[in-house]
Amino acid sequence: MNPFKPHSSHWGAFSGRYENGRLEIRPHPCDPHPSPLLGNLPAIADSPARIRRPAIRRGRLEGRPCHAEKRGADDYLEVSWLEAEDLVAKELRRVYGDFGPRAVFGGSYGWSSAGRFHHAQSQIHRFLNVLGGYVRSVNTYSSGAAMVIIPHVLGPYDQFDRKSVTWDAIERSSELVLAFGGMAIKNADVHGGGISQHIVRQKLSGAQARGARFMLVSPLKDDFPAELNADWLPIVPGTDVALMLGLAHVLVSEGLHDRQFLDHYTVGYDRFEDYLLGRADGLQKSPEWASEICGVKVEVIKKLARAMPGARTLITVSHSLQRADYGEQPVWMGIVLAAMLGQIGLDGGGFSYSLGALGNIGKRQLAVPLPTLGQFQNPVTDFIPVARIADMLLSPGEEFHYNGQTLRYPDIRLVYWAGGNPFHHHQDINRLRSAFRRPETIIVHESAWTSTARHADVVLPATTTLERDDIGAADRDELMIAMKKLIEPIGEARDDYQIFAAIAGHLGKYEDFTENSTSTQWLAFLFETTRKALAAGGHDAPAFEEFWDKGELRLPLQLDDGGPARAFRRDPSAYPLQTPSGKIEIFSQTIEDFGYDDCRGHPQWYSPRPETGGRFYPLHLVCNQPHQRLHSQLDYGQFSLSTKIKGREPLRINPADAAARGILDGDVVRLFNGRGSCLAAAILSDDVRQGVMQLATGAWFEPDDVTADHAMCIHGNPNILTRDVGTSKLAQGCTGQVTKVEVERFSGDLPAVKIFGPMTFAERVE
Ligand SMILES: Nc1nc2c(c(=O)[nH]1)N[C@H]1C(S)=C(S)[C@@H](COP(=O)(O)OP(=O)(O)OC[C@H]3O[C@@H](n4cnc5c(=O)[nH]c(N)nc54)[C@H](O)[C@@H]3O)O[C@H]1N2
Ligand SMILES: Nc1nc2c(c(=O)[nH]1)N[C@H]1C(S)=C(S)[C@@H](COP(=O)(O)OP(=O)(O)OC[C@H]3O[C@@H](n4cnc5c(=O)[nH]c(N)nc54)[C@H](O)[C@@H]3O)O[C@H]1N2
Ligand SMILES: [Mo]
Repeated sequence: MNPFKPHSSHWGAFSGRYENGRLEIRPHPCDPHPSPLLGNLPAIADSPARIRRPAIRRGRLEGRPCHAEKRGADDYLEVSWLEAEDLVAKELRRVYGDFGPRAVFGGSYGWSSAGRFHHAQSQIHRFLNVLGGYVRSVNTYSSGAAMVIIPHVLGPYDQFDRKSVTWDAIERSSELVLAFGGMAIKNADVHGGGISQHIVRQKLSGAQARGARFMLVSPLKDDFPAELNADWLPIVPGTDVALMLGLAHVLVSEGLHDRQFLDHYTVGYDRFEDYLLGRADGLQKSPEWASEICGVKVEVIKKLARAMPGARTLITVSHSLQRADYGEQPVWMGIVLAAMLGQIGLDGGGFSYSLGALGNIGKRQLAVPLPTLGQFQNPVTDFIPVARIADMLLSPGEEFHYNGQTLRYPDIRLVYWAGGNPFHHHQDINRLRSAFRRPETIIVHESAWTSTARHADVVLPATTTLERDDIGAADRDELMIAMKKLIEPIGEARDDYQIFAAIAGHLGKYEDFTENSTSTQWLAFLFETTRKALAAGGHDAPAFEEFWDKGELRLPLQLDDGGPARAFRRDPSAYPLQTPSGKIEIFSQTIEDFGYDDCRGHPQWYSPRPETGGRFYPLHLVCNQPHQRLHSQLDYGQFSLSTKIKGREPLRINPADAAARGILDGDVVRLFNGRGSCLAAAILSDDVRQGVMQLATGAWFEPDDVTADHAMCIHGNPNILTRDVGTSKLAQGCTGQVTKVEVERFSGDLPAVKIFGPMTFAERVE
């Protein structure tokens, strides 16, 4: 029998054994609540969705013109590695030679897999830097708006937010947790890079046992663990800022706000109060006003506002709230509301951004640095805010605004992607399809025939982590894991490192890229960063071989000292915030001076942007993270497949909305709006607010007609419906979380979902 070997994933550490063609997975024994997502892993070993050989799009092979307009509708031919490498190397040489690095887009956003060395984004950026650089993307789909607004009002994103309030502090001290967007336990299953212990459930239960209360503000009841009996405020999506303003209004009208804290630790409160009380625009942001917009009763708003000042109150704002129109506002307003309560910096009180959205947020930070692959310097200064990719490809040279700068989109000839799935993550897929028909060449490394692979010219088969050795480690996770290869590469798949090394070889850059080291040598070399820091701190610092044999290493953690918020509260002149004023900016002169009409000098309520085309679509569609997989990864895995109904992604709908449309539980339905349509299968549920439906992201996009400009997705990918616009001119973040749609029973012939393969290939005609 083969032994079980240690390994890790974004959704948990585990060990695995491959025996008689079957992969067996066991969660790490230290994990109190292992994620069910582990159940998706075995399919990696044998799914027909896997890419087994390099492939080239037929139109591309036929030479110039390369029929770029057929991307997404063309067939593929399987070719040898040598032929594929040769084509990629020639294209890179041509584009870099004729147009320079500003014509190459290497943003390559995406989560790829756990593992510090075979991290696809690090590999591709290193490779493209060796060739001369690339146009990059900044910020994330997760947090596009927060990453820009938080530095203006609190301080550096990676230093301040997310890190100030720990689970230990909540368990110890919080009395009232007001969670905007909730803390869905499904989301804490996951953390980028890995998570060895899932502790959120246990920490929240600990707080509850001490007497803490939880209030959930969300259109979905299950955005908080059921056993905690949170009070549910079923809000209309996209209206949290109105509710927060209503709460703030009660605080001021009843003299419950902390004037001393505001005077001492913030700037610009008076400007904001003028707005709140209608001195500026004649409109009081009263609970009555708020209630009309957000659907929460006036009495409930008043009661909640009165409860907050008397208790140790923590306000959390989830990622999801800012992944929407004017997404900067709920984050900023959440901070202002917490400042009005005067509890920022107190143990278990104040403000926390995105607590519960990822499994390691709220844990203590590591006391040592983690192994990281060097990427060299990128001399190209052009960039895009990450979610502006379709705009960039469709409108080269066009002007755009971002965080006080006026920039232009570069003219991209070649797109290179490794470790992300834009046909999962980007909005308005029909628009993205047109955008992907613009560049001259698209190269993708993938392990599976995702829709992104099916829009590439050259598809290079990448291994998954199960097929290679790596080091597993993540921020705020105590365990470093020796991720040992569990299975042989599928077909002719190669590691991204090997693929880039071979192509670098064709271009005379092999040594620059590899520094003449094998992957095994790299692992030992990267491990040194952590080992040296361990030794310097007087901790157990084993040699790489010892770590590898043992299978894991426990890393030291920093003390839970409340972070910069606590220090600032104690002594604001010694520990000022890194904002222009050194204080919390309730009014930001910097932002005011940008002169944007969609993000002004203090948080405000902006009415929702009207739908395009002038038609009214009555239902809000929440397009949130899936509980059954990580994004689109392993949608072909057993656990994810087990949740499909008639092969479609499940859509949750309130029974009243279903009844009004004659929709029964289990029916296949068609969702549509002015941008597109998709099929899904209905589940009737009272956990969804009336007027709202929920369709998770991640079902692989499969068009009913590959040649159509406005195809319907027959599987249930909500990004065929979402709108591709930025949050505002400030951050230009992704706004995919919510969109407006109509739904009806689908009565046509039900097409089979074939996206998980097997793929059929064209024959070469010599
Ligand atoms: N409508 C809507 N859209 C959203 C969101 C939303 O809330 N609503 N959420 C957004 C958010 S927060 C995010 S983070 C994004 C996520 O978007 P992505 O990160 O793009 O999604 P993943 O499915 O994780 O894509 C990772 C891809 O990398 C591949 N991969 C894995 N390991 C490797 C490897 O080692 N090498 C190579 N070459 N490939 C590998 C996987 O097969 C997979 O196809 O989606 C965003 N999109
Ligand atoms: N299982 C699993 N976990 C994941 C991921 C995954 O793919 N699968 N992805 C990970 C990633 S990359 C990220 S960035 C995080 C994302 O973390 P989040 O963005 O917080 O996660 P979501 O599930 O998209 O949204 C959380 C909830 O917010 C609620 N919500 C939506 N709109 C509104 C609104 O306008 N107001 C209020 N009050 N609530 C609203 C929805 O009901 C939704 O369930 O999740 C991570 N965790
Ligand atoms: Mo994300």
